[in-house]
Amino acid sequence: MTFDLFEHLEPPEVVREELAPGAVVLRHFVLQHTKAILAQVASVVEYSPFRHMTTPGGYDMSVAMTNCGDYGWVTDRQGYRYSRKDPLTGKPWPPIAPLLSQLAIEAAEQGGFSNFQPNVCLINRHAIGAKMSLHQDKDEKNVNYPIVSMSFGLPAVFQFGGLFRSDSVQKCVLTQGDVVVWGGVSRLAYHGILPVKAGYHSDTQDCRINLTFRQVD
Ligand code: MD3
Ligand code: FE
Repeated sequence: MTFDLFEHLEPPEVVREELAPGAVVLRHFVLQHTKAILAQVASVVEYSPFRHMTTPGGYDMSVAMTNCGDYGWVTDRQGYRYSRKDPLTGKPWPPIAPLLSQLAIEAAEQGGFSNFQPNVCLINRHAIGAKMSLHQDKDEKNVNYPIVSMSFGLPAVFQFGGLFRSDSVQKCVLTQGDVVVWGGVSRLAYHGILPVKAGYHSDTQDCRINLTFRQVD
């Protein structure tokens, strides 16, 4: 008899929520793959560890980051950019595991984007209290490609506004297994994460893990 009450059940039904034009939440989309995905994250982190990058303004980010793929998103005093090499190791980033790219491509298709070939996966680790201020993702040359995000571990309140920082924001809780596809006019929307509340999750302990898949070329 197992004490894991869920593992033997059918995969949970995917619940689709339209957040805004071009932005769709696919609840539970990767839930059944959680352990496999977190194992891939652990193997990336062995090669390219999590680190707190410095913003161009000189602040250390509260979110720790690493990447896999052909490029990785980095920031330091020189600015934000995509880099072929991990500045910490001096080596290329590890590859994106096929399971991860397959799931990101399937999610993008569900969101109405059939042309997505992600070549970057930015991995964020939010410890308790870590946050991400309102920002736009605009370091990618071609914003016609969507961004696909996957959340695991502790829940977080995600804020999602419009094309101007001053636009009002909607709040939305992202929990383990949730995927969001951000495309169309939502691709350049301001967004952020409120400080992660103290808690414990059996798969990630004391943190939230977020993967964002991007196409940069
Ligand atoms: C909306 N990450 O890495 S995921 C980021 O939870 C980032 O770690 C947050 O914002 C996190 O840049 C939010 C949801 C998300 C990701 C990318 C977006 C929302 C987005 C791009 C455009 C619009
Ligand atoms: Fe972002």
